Amino acid sequence: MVTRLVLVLGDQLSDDLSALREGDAATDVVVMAEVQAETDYVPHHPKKIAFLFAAMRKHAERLRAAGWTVRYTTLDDPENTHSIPGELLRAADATGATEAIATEPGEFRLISALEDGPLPVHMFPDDRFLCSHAEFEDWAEGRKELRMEWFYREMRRKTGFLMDGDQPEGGKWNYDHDNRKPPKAGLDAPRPMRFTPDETVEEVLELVRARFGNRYGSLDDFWFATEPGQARRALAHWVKTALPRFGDFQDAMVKGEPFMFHALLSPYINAGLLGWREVCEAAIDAYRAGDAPLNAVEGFVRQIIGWREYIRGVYFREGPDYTSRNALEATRDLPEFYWTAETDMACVAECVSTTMTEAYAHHIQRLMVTGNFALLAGLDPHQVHEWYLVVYADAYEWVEAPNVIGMSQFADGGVVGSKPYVSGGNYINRMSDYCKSCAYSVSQKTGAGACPFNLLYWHFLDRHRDRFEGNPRMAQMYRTWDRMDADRRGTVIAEGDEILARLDRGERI
Ligand code: FAD
Ligand code: DLZ
Ligand code: SF4
Repeated sequence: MVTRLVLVLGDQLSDDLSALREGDAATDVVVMAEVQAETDYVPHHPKKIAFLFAAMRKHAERLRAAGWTVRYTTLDDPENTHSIPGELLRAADATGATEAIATEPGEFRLISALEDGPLPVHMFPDDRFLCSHAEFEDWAEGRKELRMEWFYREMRRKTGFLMDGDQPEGGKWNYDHDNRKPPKAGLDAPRPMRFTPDETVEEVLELVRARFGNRYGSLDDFWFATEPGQARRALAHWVKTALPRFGDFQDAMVKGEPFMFHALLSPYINAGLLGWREVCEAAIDAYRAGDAPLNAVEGFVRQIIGWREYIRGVYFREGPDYTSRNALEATRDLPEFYWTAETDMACVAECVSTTMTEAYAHHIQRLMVTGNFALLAGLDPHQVHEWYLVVYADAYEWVEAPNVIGMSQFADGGVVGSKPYVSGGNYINRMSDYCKSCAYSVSQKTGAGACPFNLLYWHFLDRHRDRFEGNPRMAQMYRTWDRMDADRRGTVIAEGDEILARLDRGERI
């Protein structure tokens, strides 16, 4: 019998994986490896590395229990070649295998490395997603605009989720309109389910602390789930304690409450500990049982079968050059405060500091605080993309890049978004309590102490006028700008210039 190698990557920890289905536990050998090429292609947050290594080690044990022979290389193995193709080759030498099978990785970088490696690797589709590459291509073909909403409706019909015959449950496809409530005083957001590190996790924490303890991000107070059973308990806990209010306060931000009513499931889903179907069904069951309202459940289902699948479709359709796109020709370096949280802008300081401690920020924090500032300040989108890839426990290029390069930075020129997600301080003030404790004044539009978002918002619109003034969704903003007194406009631009100059000089803002 010929032995083949079955590659299982750190974000492929699902029992039902195409490579495992193609392999044969009786003759083939599973290869899993902790390697520096993956920990260091960007300097990932230590919590993300610890989460993945612990989950990988436990997955290897589950595969062994299911009858597989597993070659698992730990990071500190002296024989470790520290790359995935290197570990496949070493395994081939040891077992006599002449070929490997794999599930397609979620990054072009690694797909190329496998294609170009010395050992032939047969890649099978990653069918843990609802929508295949071919299906997304069919949907996208011939469309002038790839709007998520139309894609989402197809996925609703395909799954039958929240459908009443061929009509959407409750008569509307999308209840987003109900999901924009500002936070109110005394909102008691529930805590996500936390898991005390067991022996495997403790071992990994020790290794990660020794190797990566000095890089950006805190490893303290590690509480992630690292196996499917735990992740399922976290899902059940969220459905019970937070889903009912998830919709209402989806966009709200409160100082000291980084999680609000969000699911915190993305690291688990993206690594393969949970699947799209089970998370959606858990939410829909709660709706059917009368335990969660439709706006919350539809909102959640849309994130999973709509946004998540759409974003992946865009990544694979747009191709490997996507992360170097820069439609707005933004070139400013990422300011140091993205790594330190040392800024007087309370909103940015809050989002960056919980990112450092938790490897997490929720969607609106990523989009309308750190992302919004980067776009307004004209930061180099590639540096912004690398930052997001480093700092979040759920970040892999297939999902991070279209969210950052596309949705947040408009660097793809409008593939993902029909207009840039920019706002002044008013939006942040409406949706959060951050401005109350800020050194800047959100109501001040110019002069000492004026909120930088207010100044840079108009600065952005003004400097990109040629591109955006013809966009019907932005016409109102340009009309407001044009109605402003010319002197005032001059002051806004000059003060915006000064903020950008201070950023360039590395001064605190
Ligand atoms: P919830 O708000 O509770 O949402 C539920 C689930 O929906 C998430 O777990 C996630 O699986 C899915 N989801 C929601 N929105 C999106 C989206 N836009 N794209 C893909 N899936 C979505 N998500 C990642 O998984 N990895 C990333 O690297 C990532 N980078 C982002 C960068 C920026 C600039 C922005 C604006 C968004 C990014 N997102 C990313 C999407 C979203 O912010 C996260 O999925 C979400 O914050 C994860 O937290 P949660 O599980 O509590 O999500
Ligand atoms: C993110 C990551 C990290 C930090 N380390 C490893 C690793 O050591 N071994 C591994 O197999 N996978 C790791 N990963 C996940 C891969 O980077 C991921 O599979 C690719 O980015 C494709 O999505
Ligand atoms: Fe952020 Fe401006 Fe509010 Fe300060 S005043 S928290 S900088 S939006």
